[in-house]
Amino acid sequence: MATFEGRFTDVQGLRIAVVVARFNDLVTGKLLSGCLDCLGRHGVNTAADSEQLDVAWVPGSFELPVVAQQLALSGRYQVLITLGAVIRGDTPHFDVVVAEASKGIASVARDTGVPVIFGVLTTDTMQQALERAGIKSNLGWSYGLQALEMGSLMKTLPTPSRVD
Ligand code: INI
Repeated sequence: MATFEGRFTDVQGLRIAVVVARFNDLVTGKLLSGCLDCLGRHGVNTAADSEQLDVAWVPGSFELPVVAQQLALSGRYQVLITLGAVIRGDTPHFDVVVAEASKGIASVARDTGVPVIFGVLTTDTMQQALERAGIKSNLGWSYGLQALEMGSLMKTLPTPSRVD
């Protein structure tokens, strides 16, 4: 029996891209800070000239999938992180933006084989979003950890021999 598990400090040679939505950047900027703090503390080079980490900004969560897809198809990254904040109270088309972002991000991961962390906060109020982006905890930190775990786990799995 094989047991496959990712580690959190298996960062040698790992290249990560973070795609961040500018919409609600009061929230997404804090998610990004938390995420980079987590990655840096686990050994990822987060310096401005880092070869290991890139950050791409998109207008809103709706645009996360297309940019994640291009980055995944580049072959440069072993794992991607998407960050966004969709707030129901301020968004009549909340359900549309959330559905497209979540379905799109899931498709990118499945279609490319590159894991994509779903770091899109979906809350009823700005207060709830801020609480998850630093006032109480910062989920950006968790998304960083999940990316490290997935990047490591994928290396340990058997290589696909066929693609349907
Ligand atoms: N994008 C978000 O990331 N969060 C939101 O709450 C939001 N609202 O409120 O509409 C939002 N809209 C923009 C959308 O993601 C696209 O950028 C836009 O529709 C252009 O395609």
